[in-house]
Amino acid sequence: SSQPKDLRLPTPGCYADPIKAGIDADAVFDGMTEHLFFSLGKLATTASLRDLYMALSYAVRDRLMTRYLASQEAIRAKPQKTVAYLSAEFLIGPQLNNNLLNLGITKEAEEAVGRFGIESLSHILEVEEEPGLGNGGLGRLAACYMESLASLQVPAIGYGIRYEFGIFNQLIRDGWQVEVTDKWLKGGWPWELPQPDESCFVGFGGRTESYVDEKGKYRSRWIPSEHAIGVPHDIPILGYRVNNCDRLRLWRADATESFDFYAFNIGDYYGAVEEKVASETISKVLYPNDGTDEGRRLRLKQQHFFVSCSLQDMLRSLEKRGIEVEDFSEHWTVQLNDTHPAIAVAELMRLLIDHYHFEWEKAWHITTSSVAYTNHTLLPEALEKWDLDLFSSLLPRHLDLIYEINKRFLQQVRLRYPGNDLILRKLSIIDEDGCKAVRMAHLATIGAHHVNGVAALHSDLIKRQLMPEFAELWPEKFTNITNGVTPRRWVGLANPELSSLLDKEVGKDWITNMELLKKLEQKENDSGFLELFSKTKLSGKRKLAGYIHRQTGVLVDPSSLFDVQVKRIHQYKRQHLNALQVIAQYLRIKNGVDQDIAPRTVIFGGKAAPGYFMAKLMIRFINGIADVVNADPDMDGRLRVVFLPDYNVKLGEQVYSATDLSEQISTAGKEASGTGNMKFAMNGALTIGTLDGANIEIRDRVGSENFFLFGKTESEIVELRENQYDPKTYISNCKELSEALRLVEVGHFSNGDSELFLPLINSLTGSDPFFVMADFADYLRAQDEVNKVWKNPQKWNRMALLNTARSGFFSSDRSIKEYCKSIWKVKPLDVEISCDIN
Ligand code: B1N
Repeated sequence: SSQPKDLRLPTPGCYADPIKAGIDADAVFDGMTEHLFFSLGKLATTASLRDLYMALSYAVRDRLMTRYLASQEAIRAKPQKTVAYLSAEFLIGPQLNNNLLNLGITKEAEEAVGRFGIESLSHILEVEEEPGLGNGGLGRLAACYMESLASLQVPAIGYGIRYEFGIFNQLIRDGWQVEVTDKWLKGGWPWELPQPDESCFVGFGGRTESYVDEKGKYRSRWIPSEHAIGVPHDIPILGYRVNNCDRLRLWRADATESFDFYAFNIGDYYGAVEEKVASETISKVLYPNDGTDEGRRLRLKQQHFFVSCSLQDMLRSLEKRGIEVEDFSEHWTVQLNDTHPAIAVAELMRLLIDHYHFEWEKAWHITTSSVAYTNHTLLPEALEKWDLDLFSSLLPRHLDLIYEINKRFLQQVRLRYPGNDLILRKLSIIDEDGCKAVRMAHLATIGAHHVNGVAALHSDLIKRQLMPEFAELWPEKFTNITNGVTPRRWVGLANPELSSLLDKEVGKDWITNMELLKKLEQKENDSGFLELFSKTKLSGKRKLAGYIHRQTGVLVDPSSLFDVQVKRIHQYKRQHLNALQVIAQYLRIKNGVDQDIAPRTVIFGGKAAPGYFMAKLMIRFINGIADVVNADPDMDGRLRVVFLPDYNVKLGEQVYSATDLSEQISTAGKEASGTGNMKFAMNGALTIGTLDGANIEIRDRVGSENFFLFGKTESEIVELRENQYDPKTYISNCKELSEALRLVEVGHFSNGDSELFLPLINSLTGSDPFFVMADFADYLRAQDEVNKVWKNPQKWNRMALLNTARSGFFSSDRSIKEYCKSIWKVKPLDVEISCDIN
């Protein structure tokens, strides 16, 4: 017949495994052969590694399509609530290996590529370009959540932006970070499906006007002065060994063509093209600021662009299925990943009132029963505020609606707190202090039915410090959902050797039910098993050592303690605390003080925001230390320092399985949750950390005896700040600290240049905003404890095993189940495919 192969009528009773039905090595090989020829125009005999990567990706994508379509069909046939996860960032990482794992055809693919003369699948996986459509934890969390949603069979769409350029690539030149444009789309990216027939129009600028409708009713409408078109690009997100395949729908901004004819006709060719260029810049580039808000016009444009497209898409899908828009909240639950998509509250109101002609109360009811908001940070510099002039010039109709939302809300507050003007000023969506601005966290909180933080301490601080008045007004609205990470990528793919050991020991189901790892506790005193466990770690370390040598030229010893801090570079994350500790160890070795020091390799990785001078200087500082330490023969076999350039998801997969010691050393109260901390613990790294974010919960679960705790608590930090904290007293009380600082000051790590690191030193010895000096001595004490335990491998391995055994709670499957039950009220949906469709 002329039907596509995958849609042939089923022949009954065929395959034993309904999921990988029919996908054997032959099928993968045939698929690759066809795609090489028909899609890529290549002969197998001359195909490059990249050609083979593309061919395999297309062949695998073909197998996803049946599941992708069947999942959309299932929801059509049996309507139920779908999660719409709105996020400005999705840091999804490489797709091929994850799809092979979730389909269950890794072995088959390995065999198929073997027939093309490729001795290891890993050579093909290395070719994949990773889409860096996120900065760090927030974007990666969105990706883990999409994978868990699909694996838990929950209908979901992730909505975001298809940035043409993701997070910059990082080079290190003379110790400094250099940013290079990330051209991830250049060779064609095989995992997306453009859907131009589902494009949306989005307006910007212009004015609001009143008019009388056909029924004689006064209405408002927005007359934008510009438009852009959003073209959806769908990325299939397959669940683990299920047929459910959810979607990540990313919008690309295209120019409209309607308006440029006039300019073109009068000869203003450049004017006409300019408008096209302006609308296409909307999805051009990801803002590379993790946790600092720049308040730039283009950023607000990006936010409104993807939010408007996404809401229009949700409304249109109801209409297509013949569902009343009135019933929106029974079919969609809209999660705001931080305030970046918070304009959704106003945009949904606008669409419901101006386009669907709902009354205010009805529209507000629909909005507030659909929207929920996750807060990811307390840092004041990250809380989004839009200057009123900028906001009104870009979104005049939304500002009208926000004023009305605010008016009604403040009236509610007045009734609750009569005559209390201070509380009105504090709660208002409009910040009236200084330059007037729209507070997006207030808009999100007022428009949402739930507000959640991302770890227990963080959620508590939202209520106590960030929004105490809101929490008093609506205590039931505020809740906690501790973050999680997907064990498929972060153990299954990142640590294949540990995974097969776990398969043998507790059975294969641990990967979807991490609590099963508790069974490993029985092995805590089994030295034979501990040996096997530590061998998986050693093998990860050998691979990473090879990578480090190839990338940086530094030779590191896989049997040394791998001490790792990988995350965005930030003062609050305190990479400089770690660096100063390294200097103290260096001095001990130099001075012959502690000859008993355990050999260590201290590894750093992470990007700094391009405009964040202190963070960039911290990178330069680490590299300065690395140069001196690694060139000194006295350090041979004792201490190595490495800065791994261009830390990203792919590199993360190499690092987590190769780490002995995980550095989670942020100032207490500053790191909302952290998620790297979870990835390390699952892979059997021990944590040295403060009582911050999810560290607290990790320690509670793995046991305080299996965690190296140090530092001031959140309340002690508050107390220090309130009592005129002076870092100098801590410096003079700690000889090793003052000597380390002195060595930096005299230019020991900057070829005698005593100016280079002065801003860093001045910050630490001056105001020390992140209490590095206050925590240093205790950090050093904890590091000595690490040394002591490392020298007892049996003890170390037992502690490491217990970390893996007890970190099941930090699976994103657990987080997603909590969201489903307490916030979204959504249920799984079974997706069936006929057995010979593959
Ligand atoms: O979100 C992660 C948390 O685990 C981290 O602790 C937290 O720092 C991170 C503005 C952010 N909070 N805020 C951001 C990112 C980009 C941007 O433009 C803020 N990222 C976090 C997941 O919950």
